[in-house]
Amino acid sequence: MERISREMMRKWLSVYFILGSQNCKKDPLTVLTEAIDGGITLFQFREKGKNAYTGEKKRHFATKLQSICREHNIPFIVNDDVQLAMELDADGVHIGQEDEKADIVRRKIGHKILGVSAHNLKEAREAIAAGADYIGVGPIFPTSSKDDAKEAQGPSIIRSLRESGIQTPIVAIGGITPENAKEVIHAGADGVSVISAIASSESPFEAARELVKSVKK
Ligand code: 3NM
Repeated sequence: MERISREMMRKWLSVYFILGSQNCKKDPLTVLTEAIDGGITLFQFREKGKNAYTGEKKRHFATKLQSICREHNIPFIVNDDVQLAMELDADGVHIGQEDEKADIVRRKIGHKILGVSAHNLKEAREAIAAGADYIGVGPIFPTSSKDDAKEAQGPSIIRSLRESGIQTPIVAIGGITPENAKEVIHAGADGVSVISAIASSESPFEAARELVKSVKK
């Protein structure tokens, strides 16, 4: 396997769904299946926060979500847990600034996809130098899905990264909905990453479909 091309990465970032057991009102496997049917392009397993599964329960849950993704050819990314990603032969890993350093993770995962959260130009440049295939920038809008989220920066943070010459694929995150998704795409993001817009929707299928429509340029 080679490193993913920028072109392919951009495509996969368009509607990037993130989920853990703690985010769902309905059965998470049904939520993921509906979201895939609605058109999501990438999936991240993020088992974090209060009541999150750990150990064998986490691993078992991850394998179920991964097999749904495999059935539908949706790449499966693991948040934070490099060991789990390697054990499951996931398609990639996403790490934050508080996690293991990006260059070390890059060495461990070979050519798998590496996503890194960045909140400013310095962090974005460091992530790219360390081998990130994409950067996640947020929170764009206020979010209640992440306990330690920073202050919302608005879509202008994306515009400013692009104006500073960042050409690496960017996915925007935090408080994104079908209503505001277009704004972040116009600011220069390649895609939107969401938890609640899909996971808390009465219809994850419809929510995903609406997001797919909104990100079309
Ligand atoms: N990371 P929702 S915001 C997982 O700013 C995550 O890096 C963020 O959830 C960051 O779509 C966030 O429900 C939560 O707002 C996104």
